Amino acid sequence: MEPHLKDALEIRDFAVKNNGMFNDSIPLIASENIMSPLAMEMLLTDFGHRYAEGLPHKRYYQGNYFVDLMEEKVTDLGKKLFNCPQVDPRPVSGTNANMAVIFGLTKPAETITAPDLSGGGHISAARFGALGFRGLDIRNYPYDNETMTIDPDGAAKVIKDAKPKVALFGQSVFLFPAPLMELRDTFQEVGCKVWYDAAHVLGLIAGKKFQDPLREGADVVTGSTHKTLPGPQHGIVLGNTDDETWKKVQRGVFPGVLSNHHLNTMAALGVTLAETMDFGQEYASKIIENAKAMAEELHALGIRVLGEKRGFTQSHTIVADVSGFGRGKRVSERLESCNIILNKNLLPADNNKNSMDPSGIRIGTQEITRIGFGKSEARRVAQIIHRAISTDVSEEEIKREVKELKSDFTEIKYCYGHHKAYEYISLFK
Ligand code: DSN
Repeated sequence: MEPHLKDALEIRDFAVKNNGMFNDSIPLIASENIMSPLAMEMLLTDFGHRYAEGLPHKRYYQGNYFVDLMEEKVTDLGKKLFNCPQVDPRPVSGTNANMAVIFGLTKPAETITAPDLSGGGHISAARFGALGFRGLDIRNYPYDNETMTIDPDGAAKVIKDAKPKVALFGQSVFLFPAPLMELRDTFQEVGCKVWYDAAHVLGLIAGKKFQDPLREGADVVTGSTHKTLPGPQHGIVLGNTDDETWKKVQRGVFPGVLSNHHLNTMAALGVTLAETMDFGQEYASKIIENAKAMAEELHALGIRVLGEKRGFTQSHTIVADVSGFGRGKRVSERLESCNIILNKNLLPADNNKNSMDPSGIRIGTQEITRIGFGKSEARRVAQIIHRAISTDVSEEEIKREVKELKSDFTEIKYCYGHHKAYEYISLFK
């Protein structure tokens, strides 16, 4: 046997076991999803071995004939699905898309306004993240803990005072739409560009079940493509802006923050966009229905779900204060040991303190919906969570309940063809 085959097979074994672990678990991380069989197939193609710097028909490499056709098709599908004139499907991740916009639309030391981390902002919008890396002067919007969204009057004041080059919206804890409409006059008065990070809600926007930022004043929208949009780990930029601004964004993508983009994940994204045109509206409705049902049940069981005044959520996400059950770290670890996978999360009241043991947890319903869970299963998940964190029932018992609940939901839904969810596909002989 070759000396290092054992090491290689050990890595494969980790992957096989990881598939098995998720097969036996309830996956509730709000930023994850699973791909369709046709999209997954794209990851295994020769596209994954090639270079294609630049834009279709303006490449620095030969051999891009089919890459160009594919990239044009993916771009057109994006324009159609999101009803917008500009799409760049090259960013390799959501943060990479964000960096491209920052690179294209700002210069170091300029001012940007953005959501605060404890108000659900993403790390790329933090001082220690991509905005800070560009050396921007970041001013945060105030957050309203009752309505669980950015306070529109407070944000208007911040924008008028700061006169930013760019105003950024969009969060990683994104329960309710951002107040773009309310701030339209302010954007115009200040003359800033409006950028919306839709990573979490891209599939809900595509399915027409959330606000439509490009119709509400956003110039550019960025997103990762693997959360409520159930595609590959990849990124995208959408635009509804003037040609000059769009050119700057595209130069931000390449040569700004990318040399080569990843062609196999781009092909997988194209398949996902097509599937979203055919199944996305129904899928988005079900994701939100399930989130509301689970939130209501958690609340009824005595877990403090935030956003109560507004019906807990209008997206895939639920956040709950679990400080009465041992705080976020203990609760998320206990649930993990019971095969319920979610993450601890800062809540607004944490004031950015103690991110390793915040008072909250975050739950997303997009992946359980993808495998066919409906409202009654979502409520059942809430009951299992409650029992796991409020009693000392054994992990083995909860794991059995989880397995039983999942046993009727084995297929990936809202896509072309049929495939068993979490099945390991082997090529190695
Ligand atoms: N960090 C991811 C999330 O969980 O929201 C987004 O990149």
